[in-house]
Amino acid sequence: MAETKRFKKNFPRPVTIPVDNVAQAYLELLRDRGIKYFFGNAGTDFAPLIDAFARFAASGRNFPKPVLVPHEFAAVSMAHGYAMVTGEPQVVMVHVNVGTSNGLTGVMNASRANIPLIFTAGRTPITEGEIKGGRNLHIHWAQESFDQASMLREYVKWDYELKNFTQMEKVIDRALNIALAEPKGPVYLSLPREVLAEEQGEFTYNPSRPKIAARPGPDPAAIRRAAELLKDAESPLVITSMVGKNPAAVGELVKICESFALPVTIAHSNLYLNFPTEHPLHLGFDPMRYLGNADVILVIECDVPWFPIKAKPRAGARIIQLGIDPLFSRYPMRTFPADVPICSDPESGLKSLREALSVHRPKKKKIIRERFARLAEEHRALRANWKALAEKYQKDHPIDMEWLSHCVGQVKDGDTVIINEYDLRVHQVQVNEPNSFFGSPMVSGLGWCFGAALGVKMARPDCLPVVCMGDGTYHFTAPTACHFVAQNHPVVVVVFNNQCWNAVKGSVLDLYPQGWAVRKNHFALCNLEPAPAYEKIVEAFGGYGERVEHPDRILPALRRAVKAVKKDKRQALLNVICKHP
Ligand SMILES: Cc1ncc(C[n+]2csc(CCOP(=O)(O)OP(=O)(O)O)c2C)c(N)n1
Repeated sequence: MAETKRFKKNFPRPVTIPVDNVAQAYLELLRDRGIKYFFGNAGTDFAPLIDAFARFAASGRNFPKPVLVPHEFAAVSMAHGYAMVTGEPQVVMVHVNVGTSNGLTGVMNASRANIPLIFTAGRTPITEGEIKGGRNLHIHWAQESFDQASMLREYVKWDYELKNFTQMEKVIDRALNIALAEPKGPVYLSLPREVLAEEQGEFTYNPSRPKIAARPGPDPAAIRRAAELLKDAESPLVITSMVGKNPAAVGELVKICESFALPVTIAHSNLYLNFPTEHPLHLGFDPMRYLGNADVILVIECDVPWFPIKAKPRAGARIIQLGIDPLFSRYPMRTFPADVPICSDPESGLKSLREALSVHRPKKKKIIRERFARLAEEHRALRANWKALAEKYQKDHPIDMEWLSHCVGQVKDGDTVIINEYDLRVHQVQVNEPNSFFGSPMVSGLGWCFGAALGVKMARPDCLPVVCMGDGTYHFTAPTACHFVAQNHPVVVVVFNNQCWNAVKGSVLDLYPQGWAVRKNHFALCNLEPAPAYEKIVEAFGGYGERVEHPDRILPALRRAVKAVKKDKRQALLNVICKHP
């Protein structure tokens, strides 16, 4: 039977190319699979790959492009940021077991946030001269692990070691497919040096087949049950923190909420722009404020909708949990009740729910209209409070973080992408577009934000990432590694510098309000003093640095920082001295 054009496109014939070794074939395969960047932190295990990149470049191959990131945690965070805005799986490679351990916190972040990464590491040589690539340095003995993947097995969906050339194509495809299958997440692949160095004459592979994203759809019976509950709800409440990971799901959430006057609150682990903050049904960032009053609660892609120690749903309240893995089965313990669990991609789940509910809409029009008006009033009141809060602090010296956050909101424009790790008071910044706000992953492996912002900048070179972080967080980012990369991918960094780890201090105040530390005003291990001149660090990398101490200097300084990035193509850092709590 003659092959049609379409058949040939979908099932192309195998391709054979000349290669010297497995490392060259590996790069060719990544290129064919659409991998654009190779985030790397190299060691002696990389020798075959570094040589392969030279042949690759000499033959005009532009992708995957090697990107040197001088710390593994920053490299994984960059790949995370890139994947977060594009949805494309990213490849990172680090040096054997030691590089794996440095990148591990980044893998934990990616794992809990369902970011598809192919996290790879070399494996130290094990032979002693018999074959190419064998041991020739003292480290090659000490760097061998009994089970290199064991240190991160809990945080990856799959791990494997490339055992030989013959299986390489299948291994890479399996790694990509598993990372991309819902719930998405990192996988780990180790690449022994002898295997990468193995000499070969040619490489035959099957060109990529078109990828079909498989998204789980909802069970119709569960949708019917949820619609039954929601249609009769007098005081419904939506709680989410991650629905925005699929920007299309945000539109679906808006539609269903508008049709039925459902108020939306954003939970503490606020990772994405989940609902336009200026929408009249956006009721802020504290679900617990409304929890006790709600009779039907719709939890969407949210690991921790409330803190049971602080607030609980009222007796008899019914709870629907909707998400790719609505019960977060990878968390050892999580006990939020689910009367109706709906295992579904939120976009299709919300669409089905809206359709199921629309049958009941005509009878409920008046109730919906009145509820909408009530909620819009609540939204206005909340916003008036936040504005008043910013104004209350606008003259405070040292600077208050409410006012600083408000100022960040003022310089934001259509190109801005806010990346926040801790200190930005999110209610002070209006964000309406999906993919223009990102918060730190829920596992909170501190220091993610700077690398993530660099990944965002690489993926969307025209955008302006503004990274907000505490001074404590800045230290955790591997800042010099990030400033090094930012020489080519400039971003604005705003350090909310309160000269301490307030989050840690706050936990002491919570647990021991009358304790020794409070009575003696003695908080060991919480102070970051003497505070260095953080703005000087960026200067060492050719960037624009400024120390800001007065509240009325924040806006002009932010504008200078934005100009440095947008016009001068230099990174910028503002060291904003805030109140020391
Ligand atoms: C890798 C890692 N180590 C330690 C912590 C614990 N931790 C959480 S917040 C925090 C301090 C953050 O300080 P800063 O960024 O200055 O913000 P602040 O708390 O002062 O508002 C620390 C140390 C963590 N989350 N991750």
